[in-house]
Amino acid sequence: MKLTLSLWAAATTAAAAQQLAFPGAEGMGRFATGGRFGEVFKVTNLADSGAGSLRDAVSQPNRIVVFDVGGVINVESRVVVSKNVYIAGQTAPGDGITVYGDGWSWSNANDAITRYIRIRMGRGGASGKDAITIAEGARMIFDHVSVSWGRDETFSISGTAVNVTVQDTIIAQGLETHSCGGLMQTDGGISLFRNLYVDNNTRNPKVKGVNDFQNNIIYNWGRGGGYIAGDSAGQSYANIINNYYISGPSTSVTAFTRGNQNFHACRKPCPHGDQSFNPLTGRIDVKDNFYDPNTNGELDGSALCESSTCYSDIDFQDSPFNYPGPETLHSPQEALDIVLANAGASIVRDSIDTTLVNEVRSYGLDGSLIANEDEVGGPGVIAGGNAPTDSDGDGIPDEWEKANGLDPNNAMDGMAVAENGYTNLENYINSLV
Ligand SMILES: *[C@@H]1O[C@H](CO)[C@@H](O)[C@H](O)[C@H]1NC(C)=O
Ligand SMILES: CC(=O)N[C@H]1CO[C@H](CO)[C@@H](O)[C@@H]1O
Repeated sequence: MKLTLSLWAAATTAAAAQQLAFPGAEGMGRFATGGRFGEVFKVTNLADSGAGSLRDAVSQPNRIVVFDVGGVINVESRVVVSKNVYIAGQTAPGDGITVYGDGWSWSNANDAITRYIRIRMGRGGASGKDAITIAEGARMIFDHVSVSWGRDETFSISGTAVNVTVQDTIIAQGLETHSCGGLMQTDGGISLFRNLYVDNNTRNPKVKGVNDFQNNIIYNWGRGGGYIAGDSAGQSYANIINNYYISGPSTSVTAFTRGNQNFHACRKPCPHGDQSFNPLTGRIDVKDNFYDPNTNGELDGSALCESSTCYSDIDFQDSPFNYPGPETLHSPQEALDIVLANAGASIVRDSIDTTLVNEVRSYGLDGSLIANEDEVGGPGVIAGGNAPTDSDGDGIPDEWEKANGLDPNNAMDGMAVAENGYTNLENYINSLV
């Protein structure tokens, strides 16, 4: 009996360790657990702090955070996230949630899952700080986040952080004068898949250490640089695969800069470009990084050569580093379509993301030049909407409980683990997207 129990416990632990954060979670942060073994917490108001606020929600560990409200949450100081917190922005009614006014820290917020939320820092935020900072901690995944207006960096991961994924996210409009996409530099590993970097002067991103950069779109970087490779004494091991760099009106330098022989990098597939026929589009897809420097209003980039004139002075590898890559690797052209259609908090795109995506679609003609978010109308209007009825308060609406064999009057079934390894609450929130 004892043996059976401990075998069962071991099996459960092993299964939990391999459970994806959510279906579609990819890369090094894909096993973050979020609040799976904790409790549900409902955000019930748009206040900066106090009971039922988002700040209150993330201040304690082991929570799945769902929203009864949509709209703009104005914050006057940085928001700090605890361990094991799943922020399920996709549950917010109306046009979802924008957090405006200052930045966030996920430092030490192990096992964070963050989805479908807009984080817009702005001029009022602490100077010298990032819109999102992670300096330590392990296993975090950011999915469909829109982050903008960082005063220092916009989205930066550095220090001792381990196993972090940023996927399907928009990283935009770092405020001048610094105007940075962000540092992505840890030895513990960062995966960046299908993100849109737009309107940042420099660091789109700046990479050091262990990094997997695939299917990203980078538009209208400035005089500071697009992808900045290492430029330090430390060793870097990076995949740079099937990304698309498109110059805009602010762009005055080439897509890849700096780098040295300590920067070991592979573009897919190493060492020379590969061509494959795509039966869906009837076209030959070149698997490589693309660059469209001519700002002529057309998408007409081409594959980058493998030399220091294209990539700066890096050490080319013969094969990609064996990191957990995206489930599907797209050609740069396909990645562009997917990112423009889906990246960011895209259930409802706000005015900012809509403008940013339209800028990219101008293929070189438009790009915003701002040092203050007021120039683009601030965070805009985000409709509030109404939350569906949830009689037992377990975070799952009555309708969904009935449709899925749960009891709308039993608050205990929300955090019960279903056969697929997710709690019923996670199955509900994951079903929304
Ligand atoms: C990071 O991921 C690797 C590969 O899955 C794993 O071996 C390692 O234990 C992880 N580290 C942490 C701190 O989660
Ligand atoms: C919002 C903002 O400051 N964007 C800047 C991003 O970088 C470009 C290129 O230098 C600048 O022109 C923008 O002002």
